[in-house]
Parts: sequence; C-alpha cells; structure tokens
Amino acid sequence: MSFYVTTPIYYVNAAPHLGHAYTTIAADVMARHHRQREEDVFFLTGTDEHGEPVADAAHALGIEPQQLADRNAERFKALAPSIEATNDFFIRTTDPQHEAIVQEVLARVRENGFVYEGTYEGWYCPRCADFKAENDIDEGNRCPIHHIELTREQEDNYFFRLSSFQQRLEELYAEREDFVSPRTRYNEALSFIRSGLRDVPLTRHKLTWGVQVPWDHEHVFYVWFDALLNYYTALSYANPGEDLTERFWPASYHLVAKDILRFHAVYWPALLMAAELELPEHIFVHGYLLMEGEKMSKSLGNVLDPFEVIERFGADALRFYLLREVPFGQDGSVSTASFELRYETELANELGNLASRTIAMLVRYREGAVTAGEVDPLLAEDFAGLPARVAALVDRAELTAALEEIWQRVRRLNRYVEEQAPWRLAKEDGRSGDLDLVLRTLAEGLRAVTVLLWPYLPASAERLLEALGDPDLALDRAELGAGRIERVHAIDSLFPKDRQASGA
Ligand code: ME8
Repeated sequence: MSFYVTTPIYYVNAAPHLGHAYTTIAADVMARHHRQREEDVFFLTGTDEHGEPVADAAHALGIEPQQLADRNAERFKALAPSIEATNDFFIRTTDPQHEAIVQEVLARVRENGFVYEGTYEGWYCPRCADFKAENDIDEGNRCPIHHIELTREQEDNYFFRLSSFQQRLEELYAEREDFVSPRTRYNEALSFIRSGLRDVPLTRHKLTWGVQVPWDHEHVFYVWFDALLNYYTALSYANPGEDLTERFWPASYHLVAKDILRFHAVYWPALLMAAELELPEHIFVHGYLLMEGEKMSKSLGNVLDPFEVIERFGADALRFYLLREVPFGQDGSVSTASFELRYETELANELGNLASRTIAMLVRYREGAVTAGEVDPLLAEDFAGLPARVAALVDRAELTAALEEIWQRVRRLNRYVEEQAPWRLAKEDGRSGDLDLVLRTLAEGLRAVTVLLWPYLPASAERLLEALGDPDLALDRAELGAGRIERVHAIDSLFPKDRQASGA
C-alpha cells in the first residue's frame, strides 16, 4: 500500500504564517498515521516561487525575485521541522528538474491539441495570480480575497482548452463522489463546472519570472500550471537516482484551503487529462483560520507567527490546538485566549493529569511494576475497534473527528480513575488484586490512546510511551490489551502549566 499526501506549495512573497503551518500540520498527521499502518508513505510540501505574487513583492523590496525566493524558501523550509512535520521532500518550483518536467508535460498538452493562441481580456488579481470571472469580483472591481483593486489585463497568450473537458469533468464528479470533499466543496466545484468552463491562459507574455515556454521564448507559463505540476514533478527527482513516480503517483490526498479550490478541483484534473496522466484520488478542502472574523492572510496583516506560538506553547500543543479547535474542513477562529484554555483544560488537566496520576500511582503503590494479566472488561466496550474507527476517519481526512474519538477515551480513562478510586483500594485489606487490575488497565489504556495520539502530539506521545516502557507505534498496537507494559518510569509533566506564562 502506498500513500502520497501533499500540501499546497506556498508563495514565497512573504514569511510563513499560521495558515501555512495549519495545512502542513494536517498533512503531517495523515502521513504519520499512514506510517503507523506500515504503508509506504510520501509527504510533499514546498514553495511556489514564480509569477506575479513573487515578482511584485520582490520589486517592491528592490530585489530580484530569485533573491526573495531564496530568502523566504529558507523560512518555509525551517517551518516544517519546527512544527514537527516529517515531509519526505521540499520542492521549490525554481528547481531546474521541476522546470524541465513542466516544459515537457505542457509541451505534450500542446501536442495533444489543447493549446491555441488567443488574446485574453479581463480582470486579474496579481496577489491571487487569478483571472477573475465577472461573478467573482467585489464592488469597486476588488478582489474578494485580498480586497485590492483588480487590474484590467489585455494580453496575447497561449490558452489551455479547459472548455473541452467540461463533459469529462462532469463524468469524473459523477463517478467519484469522494474526489473532492467535504461535500459542500464538491458541490461548489461541480456547480462551477456545470456553469460552463471557459478556456484559460496557459502562458503569460508580460511576465518574465516563470518557466519559459519551450515553443515560444517570449512567454512563460502561467504560474498556476507550473505550480500544480509540482505534485507530479517532485516524485521524479526527490530521491536522487530513483524515480518515485511509479511508486507514488497518483497522489492519495491533496490538502488545500478553499481559496484554491477551483485550481485544484477543476484546472488540475483537466490538465492531467490533457497530459494523459492519472488523476489524484482525493482533494480535501479545509476552511480558513480566522482572526477576528477575517481570513488570516499576509496581505491583510492579521497573522499569527507560528514560530512565536511554538516558542510559547510547543509544537505539539499547536498541532493539537489547530486540529481540535477548528473542525477540519470548516472555518474557525483562533486566538491566544482559546489556545490557553485548551492547553490548560485538555492537554494539562485531561491528558497530562491522566499520565502523571497513572504513573505516580504505579510508582507509589507498586514501585513502577505492572502485573501481567487481562485488562478490566469494564473498559473493553469503550475501546473495542478504536484503531479501526480512527483509521476510517483519517481515511476521509476527518482529522478533528478522529481526534475526538481518541479524546473521548482519554476522558473515559479519567472517569475510570474516579470510579475505581485506586487510592482507596490501596488502603483496603484484601484488595491488592483489584488494585493491580485497575493500575494495569490504566497504564494499558493510556498507552493505547497515546499510540493513537502520536500523529497529533508526536513528541509528547513518544516521551510518554517511553515512560510506559512500550514505545511501539504500530496502529494495531492501539488496541486495548495489545500492549506489553512491564514497568513504568516517572517523567516530568507533559504539559506544564507554567509554560503558558512564559513569554506572556
Ligand atoms: O495559494 N487558513 O499559496 P499561498 C487556512 N502558491 N489555511 C491557510 C490560511 C488561512 N488563513 N492562509 C493560508 C498559494 N493557508 C499557491 C498554491 S498549490 C499548487 C499553489 C494555507 O501561500 C492553505 O493551505 O497563498 C492555503 O490553500 C494556502 O496556505 C495558500 O498559500
């Protein structure tokens, strides 16, 4: 089994912000989960370096686009490990290997008869690098996403015959209802297709910052076609000396936010059809992280710097917070106040306390030793089939729902502590066997949920499993009773409360 997950490649016109971290974290959760299933996983992220968004930002700074790209690509590259993202490769669209394959694939699209010369006239947003349809324009000819005034473009371009894929795209959507999810986004993409597809510029005449068109050196490819192809080109050169295309193409999941739905759900499959390449299995479209009701975006200036958040709360807490607070697939507000609340009530009080109590009681009453035997049948029903349920949700990219499944068991274990009151059993004569059962069940339950939490909270989960003396992360070990704990060791608090104050 292979599993290939991608994030969008981010524009290097500015530094990364929390919105970028969000998609990368989500993709990482999926990649880690599939590795737990012992699948062959490839996880790609990277940067989109051509086109007006980057050229304009560089010129405004008085530097060359390549210089700006080099500077900001480094920041995006550094973001990945800081949020514990385990991407297998980082693609930059200025990589010469990428550029060469873009030229090859798009030349094939032309040979196949889907390219012609024409003149484009219409509205254009240089920040989106998007030719806007009349019904996608705000009052005063403004971009609905960036709120800037659109420019009127007239340009001789080569066009991509998107219109000739109308029927095939409608068929695709009819045959594969899970091609785009959530359902609202599927409907949105389908209704865009049904409203009638117009051909789109494939090249730009006015721009020079892009991949050169091999059959006409006065043109560069329109940045979106260069960018989308990254998902395909990366596989051929990510591992020097090895072409991974056969192993991983087509992609299992492209994760994107709704701002770039149309490019991924309409242009991308049409382009792949034109190039005779296989289509991805799924496109999952998540919502926006909002700050004070507006999309967090660098052009609006209302961004949270992920590096600062990590400094204060740690990468695990950030990963957990984003996927717990904002139902994956919907828009949701984020704020420092709600972050602090979740950190304290859930990470520190629920998971952190469960871990410290369980380990502390085992150390106090049993010097850390866990007796062999069955786990309490009282919990069997609550835990039965849990790994499979979590896997089914992650298969649909329902990452918040999967986390909720796991978290209900964290809560169940806390209730079990209260119900069984091991501190009372410890004082009662003749209850030693009962105490052993309760402590063993707690340690085993904690281990099982921790294996499932690993994709969300990798560093904390690894520390905790180490302390429990059973670090195996394979998903089938998340079944209650599958553990092999013999002895636990004390550890420092997983989510110290004083962490919140530092830097405040
Ligand atoms: O669009 N909430 O790059 P980009 C959630 N280069 N996610 C957000 C977000 C927010 N407030 N802000 C950004 C581009 N994102 C193109 C993509 S792909 C072939 C080319 C995330 O730098 C989200 O994944 O504008 C969104 O789709 C992406 O960053 C846009 O990044």
